[in-house]
Amino acid sequence: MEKMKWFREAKYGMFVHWGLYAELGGIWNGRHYPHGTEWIMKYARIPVQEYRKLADVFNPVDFDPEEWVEKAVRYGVKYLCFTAKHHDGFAMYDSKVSDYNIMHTPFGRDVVKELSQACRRHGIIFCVYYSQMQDWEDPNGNGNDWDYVEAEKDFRIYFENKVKPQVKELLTRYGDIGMIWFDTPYDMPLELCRELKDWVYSFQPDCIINGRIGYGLGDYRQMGDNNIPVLGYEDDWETPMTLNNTWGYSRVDEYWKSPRDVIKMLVDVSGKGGNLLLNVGPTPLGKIPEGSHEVMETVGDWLKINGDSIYGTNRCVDFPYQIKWGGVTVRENNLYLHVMTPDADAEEIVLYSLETKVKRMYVLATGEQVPFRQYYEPARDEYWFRITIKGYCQDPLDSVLVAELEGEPGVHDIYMPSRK
Ligand code: H79
Repeated sequence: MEKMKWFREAKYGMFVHWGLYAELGGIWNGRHYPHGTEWIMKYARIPVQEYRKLADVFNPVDFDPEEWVEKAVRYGVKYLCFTAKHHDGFAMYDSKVSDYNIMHTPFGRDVVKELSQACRRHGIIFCVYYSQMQDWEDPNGNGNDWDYVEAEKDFRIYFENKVKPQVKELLTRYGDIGMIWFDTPYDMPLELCRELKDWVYSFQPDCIINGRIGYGLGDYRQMGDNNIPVLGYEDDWETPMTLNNTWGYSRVDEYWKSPRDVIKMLVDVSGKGGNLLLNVGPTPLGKIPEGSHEVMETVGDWLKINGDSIYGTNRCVDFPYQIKWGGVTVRENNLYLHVMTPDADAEEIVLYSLETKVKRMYVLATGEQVPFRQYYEPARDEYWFRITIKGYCQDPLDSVLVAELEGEPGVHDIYMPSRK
């Protein structure tokens, strides 16, 4: 499908979770609610009338859309997905549908508008997250059973009067939206999911819909939060991933993944044919936390040199043996060997079971040729591809070696019964 082209090439996006919950940073009444600070209203069962007071103080004076998007460019992400409305029901844009929105805060600026414009200026594809089923402020939305009585709710009223008009606003007032990212469809009826899908396409047929619209109606499969599949996956897919252990801003969680962790995931996910949507949770004042920034900037620096091994890559064949020194990505006839954790003092690495002939090998960062040997051992029925790494792998994070093959990589099937 033509509209999936940008998504397939992008490989790496930035998720931004920002809402009233940033104000609390995971702490309510002196108690810390870990994991999912954006869930604090539900976790702590904060009454709507209490929670909405956060809107009276929300004033992120440091918010600068230009700075966020310039950073996104430096980080090497190709799309940005912003929480226009999360489960708490609060719209981060100028919604005429419900006053429960950012214009009714001391800040009073339309963040969706400003971000969409900044993204367009910098060539980043702008996407919106919209929680279509859960809404803890709306009396008929799903999820809030501490202010409202579940049995008295009429989901259809909420769907008609809030979801559809708000989705329409998002798709008609901010230019092209690359993708709309739905979440937690739970047991939403199939007809309503279909209706929502048609509704989206009626305004923007080229807008990608993520898998969490439900029932496989989306344009690609959404893997579970923080879940990377074990094997390569044929269709388009994406894994949303936190950089620490929460999506929204946390005042206490500094358990950042390292740049090496992120690069490893990017290689893993790209090799399996998917995208990584890596999250940042800006502060109540509107800054990208320093801890996220440092990691993402380092990954961005690595991508500047080694981006060819990630962007636009295709799903790689599953090699039968675990690759202990790193991972492999592929684009057409180029195989990218990511040397991340070679044994100490290793002279060479081996990639087993590659049947396709290698024409040439070089270091991606420098173009320097790399010596290798490739042969088949008939007695053991094994294909060997041995690559000299000593002196060629200077990047402590991930040194990428490129093998130009005679065709697309083919792998020897070790699971075939042996010939006797
Ligand atoms: O927006 C992020 C999450 O808030 C949302 N999806 C990502 C992208 C999400 N909604 N529901 N869930 C994830 C699954 C719910 C998991 C839960 Fe929990 C486990 C809710 C309470 C315990 C994870 C940990 C979320 C909050 C704490």
